[in-house]
Amino acid sequence: MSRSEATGPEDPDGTGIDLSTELCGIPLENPVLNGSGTFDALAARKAFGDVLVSEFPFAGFVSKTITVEPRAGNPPHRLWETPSGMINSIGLPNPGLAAFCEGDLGELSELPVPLIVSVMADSAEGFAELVEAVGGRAGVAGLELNVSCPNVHSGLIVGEQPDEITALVRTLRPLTGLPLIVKLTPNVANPERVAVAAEAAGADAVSLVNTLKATAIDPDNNRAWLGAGGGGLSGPAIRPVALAQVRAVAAAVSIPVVGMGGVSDGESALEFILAGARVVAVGTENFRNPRAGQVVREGLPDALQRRGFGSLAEAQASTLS
Ligand code: RRO
Repeated sequence: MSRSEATGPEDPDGTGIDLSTELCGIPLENPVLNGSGTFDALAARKAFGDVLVSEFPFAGFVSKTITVEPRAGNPPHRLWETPSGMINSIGLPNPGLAAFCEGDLGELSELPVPLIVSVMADSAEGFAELVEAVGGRAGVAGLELNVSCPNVHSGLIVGEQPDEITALVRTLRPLTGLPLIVKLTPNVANPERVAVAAEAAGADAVSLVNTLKATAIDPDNNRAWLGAGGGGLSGPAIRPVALAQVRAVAAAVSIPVVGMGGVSDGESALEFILAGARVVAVGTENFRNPRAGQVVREGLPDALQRRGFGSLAEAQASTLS
């Protein structure tokens, strides 16, 4: 009998440390998700084979954000590497709602982990169309409302304004029984005010942080490097900012928090849990290593033990002073 058979599904790595948890009623074998748009599960399967699916790096999968109409995304350049991070100006390329439902959604819903679909629109009507269409599909466990992309210049600043979030979530709440997770922007002075508004309007969870507004100057001319002029900074460079925002938000709401912003190993994942996140998401690190989620999960037991925790639940229940 292998060690994992002996210790059961709560302890697949046989470490004696239970990492199992849940998010808004979605059972998770461990607290490690991916950040939306940072891991293309279908492309990864083509590139690395079925083993990447059978040994899926995450306990739940969050899709790339989908919009009602197809989008081509921003002009190049779209990426810029920074010390300990990167700026992206991807611009939300996606096949649009109809093509997503006819194509990728079927394959994504067959992944061995719960599927959360990320959606974004520039109006409440657009969000409603997405929530009704995707929320009605089999195999979807939850919906993430992306109100925080820094790279789409629609004039919509819903994620920056508590009143706008209240109106949006109140409109969407009756349209689905699935958990609604509101993805928050770090580009505000008080993200906790937006989180409190989301909770009061019926959101089941909040996730943060999306990327920090940033830019880079082309080394060979006097222009901006990114085709769209600017983008969003992510990676370990933003971790202290993300931790502070997660901590402030977790202290202000009762709904669970998905923490992200430079999670790259078990220790940094645990930092987010200790700041108040229920689960974490790995983003930028996936571009360096498609198995980053697995690395984070495998590092968590040691990180927990080093800080004196016997399980993930113990760390989730502890509060920072
Ligand atoms: O596609 C993007 O440019 C993008 C999105 Br939708 C997002 O939510 N955050 C980000 O940094 N980039």
